[in-house]
Amino acid sequence: MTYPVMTAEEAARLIKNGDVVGIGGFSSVGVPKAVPSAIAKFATEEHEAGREYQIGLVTGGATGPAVDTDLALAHAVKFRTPFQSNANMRKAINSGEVQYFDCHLSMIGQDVAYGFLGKLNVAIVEASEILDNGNIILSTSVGISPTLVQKAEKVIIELNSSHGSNLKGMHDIYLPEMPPYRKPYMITSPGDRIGTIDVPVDPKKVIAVVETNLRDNQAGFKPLDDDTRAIGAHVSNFLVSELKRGGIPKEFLPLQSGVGNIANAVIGALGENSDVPAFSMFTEVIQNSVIDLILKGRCNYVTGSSLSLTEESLNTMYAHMDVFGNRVLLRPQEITNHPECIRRLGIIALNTALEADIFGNVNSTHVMGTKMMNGIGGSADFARNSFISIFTTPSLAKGGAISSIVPMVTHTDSSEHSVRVLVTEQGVADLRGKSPSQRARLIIENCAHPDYKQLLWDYLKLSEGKGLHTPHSLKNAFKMHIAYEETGDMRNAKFEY
Ligand code: 0RQ
Repeated sequence: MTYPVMTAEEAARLIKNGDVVGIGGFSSVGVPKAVPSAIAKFATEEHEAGREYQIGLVTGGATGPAVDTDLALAHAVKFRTPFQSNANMRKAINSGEVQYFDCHLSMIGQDVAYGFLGKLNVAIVEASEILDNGNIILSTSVGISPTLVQKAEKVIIELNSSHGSNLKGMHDIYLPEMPPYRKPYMITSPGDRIGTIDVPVDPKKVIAVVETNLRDNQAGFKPLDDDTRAIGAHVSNFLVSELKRGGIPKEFLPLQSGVGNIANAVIGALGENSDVPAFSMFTEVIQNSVIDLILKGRCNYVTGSSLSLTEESLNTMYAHMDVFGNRVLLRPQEITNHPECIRRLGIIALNTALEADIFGNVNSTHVMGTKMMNGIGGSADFARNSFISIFTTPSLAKGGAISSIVPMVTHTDSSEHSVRVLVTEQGVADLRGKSPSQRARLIIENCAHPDYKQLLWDYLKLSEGKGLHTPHSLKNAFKMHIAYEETGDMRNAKFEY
């Protein structure tokens, strides 16, 4: 199949002001980079010439600097969905310049497919190979790229030669049928394949192929500190005790872990704990620690939607394809995050909270209830449907000026019904089978930082005086947050009696 080959600058000019553009990639890898950067430059030229130029941006998840930094700085984005984790895009969202709507990552591809977001004008995806029949082999992620290619009117392919043939065979591409014809996903173990290794492409839609060899250059992690080590140890000790008492089957269950430093550290800690059997993972983002654990024989198999690895970790994988070739499988996020698969496989879900309240509601997205951090990602897809849903957070943020355990969360992403276990560096609160006031006692005693325990006990006591099922005092519920906004420290909160 011969597609029109052109430069990124030429391809960018095919995208018109007002177009809705679907950009592939997931957790900032496998992302097309040359064309989005060129769109940003084109937007700047158009703005300097006095012409309007903005696009609507639909992605699978986080996309990294070539998309979010460049397009945000060029003021080239009208709306964006779903997850992002970029300082410049975050600023544009929180200043009101970019209209952002957050969405569960299992649902964004389906929203595109159902037509809920209107017409998708152009899909831009990264491929590591174009097959003779015109279909493509994706690169280090799948995300919603197959859906974007299927639903967009036009398709631009960035053909990235830097991965060689390492990734061929590592994808399992399956596009769900539309209801009422949708069938069960026949995945009964993490390694089950249900699709093809390539993404079907309608050759008539392909308007450009841009050749690149750009790597995603994923950032590394912060070094482990005492708090992350303690959280990792608490999670692994909790899972071992559950295993010993029969709360988890002796075969153990597949793990999911969220994004970020803490999630990476927790998986590392589980791998180090010799009482935790070698495990498999059914997750959305495959981070560095998993690669190390596969090499050590501590993780048997991982399936996810992206290889969100640093350059060093990706090269380690490529150097040992004899080990990784049949232990790593990349799937669309419609499958990795699908409630059906998560519920059937009995996933143990590990996700991170910004703040949790004393009743177990979790805020993963909104700082002080108003400023978007990253987005809900897949955290609630997994939390709601998992076998055990564990949320972790350090008990303090901003050097102790913020308690991550608060009377009432300022925004709810995962409710008390989806949060079964809460873990901070202080300890573990197993909330299963507990009433709201029992949960509050456990969370304050086991998870809150000593600096904030008395304040939280005071809140609970003054609220319990009213004898309510979920004891809250509406006039005091946000006093800690207000104290932070007004004085820079939650410890200055004064309750009204
Ligand atoms: O800010 O960077 O300015 O210091 O939040 O916090 O402790 O470094 O934690 O990197 O693990 O991220 C929830 C954001 C945690 C992430 C979140 C500040 C803190 C710091 C980061 P600084 P840490 P992490 C599936 C799973 C939602 C999506 C998800 C996330 C910064 O895990 O985006 O789980 N989760 N997806 O100082 C104000 C508080 C705070 C606070 C922390 N209470 N108030 N600021 N911070 N607590 C994967 C995908 O979906 C792709």
